[in-house]
Amino acid sequence: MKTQVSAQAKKLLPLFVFATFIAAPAWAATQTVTLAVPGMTCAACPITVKKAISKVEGVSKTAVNVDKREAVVTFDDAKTSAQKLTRATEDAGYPSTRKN
Ligand SMILES: [Cu+2]
Repeated sequence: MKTQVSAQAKKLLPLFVFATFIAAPAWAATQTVTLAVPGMTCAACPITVKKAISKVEGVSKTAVNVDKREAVVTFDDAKTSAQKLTRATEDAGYPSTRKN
């Protein structure tokens, strides 16, 4: 009986994770901000910037555009803030400012 339950739970887990992911914006206060990162000048810069931002706890998505010199970051505002994101890029050598 026990093994049956756990097998069923295993089956349901991906569905649960998926449902949580879909439902997340409703309760987790997910925010998306655009950061201006003027210091990005070559193709390698966005890799560094993306890595620095992705390391911040609560960040779920990072898209860096070197041509626009900006980073669009999606994060859980219960875990981090735009200020922490700009600090993270600055610590990596790329000072940034919030655009929106
Ligand atoms: Cu570069």
